[in-house]
Formats: sequence, C-alpha cells, structure tokens
Amino acid sequence: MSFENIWLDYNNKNAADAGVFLKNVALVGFDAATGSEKNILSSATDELKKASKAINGREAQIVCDALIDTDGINVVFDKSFDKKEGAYTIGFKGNVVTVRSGSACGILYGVFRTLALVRTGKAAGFGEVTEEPASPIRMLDHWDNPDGSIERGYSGKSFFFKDDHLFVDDRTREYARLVSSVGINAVAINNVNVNDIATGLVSGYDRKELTQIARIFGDYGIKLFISLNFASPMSLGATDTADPLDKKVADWWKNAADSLYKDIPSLGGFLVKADSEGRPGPFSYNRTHADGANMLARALAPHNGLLIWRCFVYNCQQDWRDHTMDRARACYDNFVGLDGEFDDNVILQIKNGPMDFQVREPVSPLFGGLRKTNIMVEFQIAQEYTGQQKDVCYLIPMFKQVLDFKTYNGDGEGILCDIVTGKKSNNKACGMVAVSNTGNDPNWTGHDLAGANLFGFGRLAFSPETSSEEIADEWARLTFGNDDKLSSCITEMLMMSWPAYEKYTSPLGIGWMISTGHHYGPDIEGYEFSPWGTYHRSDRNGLGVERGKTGTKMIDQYNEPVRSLYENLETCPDELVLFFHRLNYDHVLKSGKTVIEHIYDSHFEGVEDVEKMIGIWTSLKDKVDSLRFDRVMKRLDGQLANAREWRDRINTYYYRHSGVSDKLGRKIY
Ligand code: GCW
Repeated sequence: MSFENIWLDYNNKNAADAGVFLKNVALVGFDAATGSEKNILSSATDELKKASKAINGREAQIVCDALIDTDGINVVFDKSFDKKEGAYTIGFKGNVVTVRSGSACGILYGVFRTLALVRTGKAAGFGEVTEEPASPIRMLDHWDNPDGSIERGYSGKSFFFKDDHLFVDDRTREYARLVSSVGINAVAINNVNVNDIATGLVSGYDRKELTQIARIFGDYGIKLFISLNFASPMSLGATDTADPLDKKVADWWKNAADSLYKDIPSLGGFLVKADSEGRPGPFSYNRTHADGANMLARALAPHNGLLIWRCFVYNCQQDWRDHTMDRARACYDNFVGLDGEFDDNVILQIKNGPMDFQVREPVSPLFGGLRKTNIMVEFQIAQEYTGQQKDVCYLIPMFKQVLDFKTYNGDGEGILCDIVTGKKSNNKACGMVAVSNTGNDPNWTGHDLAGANLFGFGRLAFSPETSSEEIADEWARLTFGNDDKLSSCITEMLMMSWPAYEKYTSPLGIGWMISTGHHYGPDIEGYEFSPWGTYHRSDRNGLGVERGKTGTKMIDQYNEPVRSLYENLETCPDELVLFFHRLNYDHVLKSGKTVIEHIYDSHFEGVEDVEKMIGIWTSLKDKVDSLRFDRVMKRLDGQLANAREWRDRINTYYYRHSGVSDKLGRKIY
C-alpha cells in the first residue's frame, strides 16, 4: 500500500526562509567515519538532498571538507565533540546553520532537527543550542503477527510481516527514516505474544529478511530487537523442557544468540513476555523471573545484547467473587522481591500504570520499589483503551504526568523521568518504550491526528522537558503546513482530547467499563463477572475497589509521602479517587461535587468537548487538503456518536443504580 510522508513531507507549506539554509551543503569530516557510521551519515546527506529538492526545486550544491559561510548548512562530523551518543550542536548565524556531532546518529538527529527548525520558522534568533537524547533507549514495540495482523493495531496491516513471512519493501526504509527523525533508536518488530512461526525468528526462520531489516534500521541508527517465546527450544522440538536452569536450555539459547549475532552484529537483543496471559515462563519450573531473565541475558552478554523483560505479570484467571485478590498489586508483588538479582544487561520494562494502559491510572508503584534494577517505562501509543485511533486522544500530556511522578525511591524525590533516563546514575541500560500505533494505512496511524502520538513519543523520549503544546504545535506545522492558525487550532484540539476522552469514558480513575475483547466503546459490566481482575463493583450505594488499609492495601506499595497522599481521602486527587477507594454516590469530592454529580457532569461535558473539537476542525476547511480534512472529519463524527453512547450508557447505569436524579434535569434515560 502506498504511504504518505506525514511530518517528513517537505512539500508541505514551510517557513518562507526555509530554503535559504538548503541552497548549499558542506559535509565536513565525513571521511573519519568507519563501518556503519558511513551509512548513517549518508542517510543524513540523503535527507538534505530530499529536503532541498522539495523546498528549492533543486538539490543543494554539496561541497566536502570546507565550511561554507553563506546560504546553507555545514554538517560537521567531529570526533573531538565529546558528548553523549546522539548529541549535537545546532548553531544559526545569518543564513548559515552549522550542525556538529561526534557520533553519526548525532549528525542524523541534528540534520532532522535542523530541518524541523527551518521548516517551522525557528531559525531567526535561535542562536546555538546543544541537545542530547535524555533516554538512552528510545524504543517502539510492534505487536505485529506473522500473518500480517497487528494485536491492538488500528492502522491497517503489518508492514513487517505478510503471509507468515517477514518482508522488505520501500516502506521498511521509510519507517526507519520516519521514526529516527524523532530519535527512536530501538525497535522490536514482532508481537510479545510470540505465536506460530515467530517462535523461529530466533533460530533461523526468515534470517535473510531479518538481516535486511536490521541493516536498513542500522542506516538510521536503530537497533533491531526480537520478541521471543520463552519456551522456544521446547516448542521447536530441541529440548523437552524450557527450565531456565537446565543446561540444555541455556546452551540452546547461547547457540541461538551466537548465530543471530554472526548474521546481525548490530542486534539490540530480546524482548520477553513470560508467565503472562497464557505465555510460558519460568514459573512453570518453579524458577523466578530473575532465573529466566538472567539465563537469556547470559546468552546475549558476550555480544553486548540487552534482555528486556516485561513486568506485566498477573493472574488472568481470577475469581471475581474473591475480594482479597487485586490485580493492581500484581506487578509490584511479582518483582519487588527480585530487586538486585538481575544481571547488568537485563532491563525490566514496566507499564506506566499498575493495571493496563487505561485512560487514567496512577503510576505503577514498582518504579518506586526497585532500586538496584535497570528499568524502562512502557507506554502505549496504540490507543487500545483510549479510542483506538477512531477517537482523537493525544497522550503526550498523560506521559508527561507519569514522567513527572515522584517515586521517593530512597534517592530524594526519585522523579520517574530521572530514573528511566539514567540522569543521576549515568546508567545506559534504561529508557522509554511505547507500543506502536502504526500499520500500513497510507497515513501510518489510521487517524491522521494519531500521528501526533508517534511523533510526540519520540520527541518526549529524546527531550522530556519539551511541553506537550510545543510538541503538538511543531507536529501540526510539519504535518499540515507552517501556519499559525492551523497549528494553534490543531494544538487546541489535541490538548483537549485526552481530558475529553476521560470525561466521557471513565470517571475518577475507575477504568475498565469497555467492551470486552476488542476494547472499543462502553460495556459497563463487560468485565465485571469475568476472570480478568478488572472490577468496579458498582451497586446501589457506590462504586470502586478499596485499595487502602481497609481493603487490598495496594496503596501500601507506594513510598511515603505518596502512600499517605493516596490513603487519605482529604488528599487523594479526585482524578484517582475511585482507583484507590470505594465511595458512596453522595461522597463529596475535593471539587465540591458529589461522586454522582461528577459522573453526570463529566459525561455531558465530554460530549460537548467533542462537539467543540468538530467546530475547530470545521474552521480549518480551507487550510487542510480535502483528503485529510474529510478523513479526520469522518472520524470526528464517529467519535461524537461514540461519546454520546458512552455518556448515555454510563449516566443511565448510575442513575438506575443510585436513584439520584440529575440536579440540572438533563436527559438521562
Ligand atoms: O492489555 C493487554 C492487551 C493484550 C496485550 C497485553 C500485553 C500483547 O489487551 O493484547 O498483549 O496487554 O501488554 O502483553
């Protein structure tokens, strides 16, 4: 399927002076590049050629090894530039911009950044700035299956797999280009639920294609990761066990890793989902997750590979009648006792919340519990629970709140962002990852506005101090054209979208009132009497699971002062109060409203917000090409219908349970 260039479409309207900086290009020091550096530098050069051709109508004049002093860009590969891998300096002076870095990917990122700056009119007054990637690992996890389907994919089919095989086409390179332009440097291409032939990827299946993909990724500074099936040697018939302490098993993995690295020396490593939702894992052999992870890590260690181990481990066979068990506790309970037991090249990948990518969750307490373990935070830009790219939901503001969370992990406030970026520890085995929202739809993300999450996640992992508004504004200008009204309207829509989605779906942090299985649209009791551990326990008196001292004590997993903040109803923030506490409908919130009033009001407001977004988008009719205008409008209309459905179902449900009429007499069925 054909694809669009989205934010890398240099034919979009650019700032008037953008072309000046692309008339001439000087490449300085490029001869010093060796091995894969050369390829990365040539990706940077290609990019300048593409941009100059589109913006000026002719390719830039390229000179080598002499700086230019007018109308152009100097790209200086300077090994004495001694900063973090991927760092660069950009300096504007008159009509010349100079990009300098000591690493090839720093040059690539610096070139992409410069192009974004000149296209959005930021050259004037910019001066000189050095930027460096905050997170060492900036990763996308694809949940793509061999048959071409994508688990929780809302943008078409896979562009990595088709008919039980990996494949390579123009889109492979285009993908690498797109995500590296926002600093992504690691990608896992196959689903963490490793099914069918994907099990064989670690032991030779489609090795040729795997190698090609890794090379193309390498040209853009991206390391390939493979999701593995913990029971591979057994599933493939090589052993009769997958016990991590069995020598045959460890040897099998060692051989598999040796052979992989022989063919793909740049391989990043493995990603593992074990003992979760039916996947095999060390628990079957009475071994710990440290036993399992370390065995695999030792196979990778001689090659400097990383083993990324997911912490999404919980019992999905729970009895809903049992009020003592609490899924929200599981991640912490399963891992905190293993702190310090993992090898140096193991990284635990922890979902941002203790449940599962809901529209609102507290931060997972495990971030504050681990002190001697490498960790990454896992976000989901695939909008599984946040509108599935049918509804607009700009998630960057949510991710920023998570990153700002104070864990009090024994190292002062222990801001989550500092932990996963290795800021204080100088740790390099850490970072941020997002479950990708891409597929082979022409616009890559299904909803055109969902591109902001893909772009935004990369920007955030690289520069977490950038504001959500800045990211939205820049993305809008690059994607739709450099125009003040356009970008401010789109930014406004994006900024109101997460709060709107929260308002019409899930009040006060309760979550989970979604349709079962596919997770789009309301089904209030869908998961209520099921084994998945996701309950709201609404009855005529109230709703919520008590997670404080009189309940499941999940709140005790947080460090002080967070624990007291959440335990205490006077201080627990309204937006999370139903996550942590069971409340009656007449409980008065900090906002001054009762719980039932809040439920009614927020559902009416959420729908009004969607109507407002439609108004804003309508005002852009003359500014957006009709293809994209209509595509977005169609989805917004669908979103409005969806929002009304949520509003009516939830309001009616709680009206019938509580018997409390709406004070404002609005229509509740
Ligand atoms: O939320 C659940 C999803 C599953 C997913 C799982 C996970 C890949 O519904 O589809 O499986 O999370 O994160 O492993």
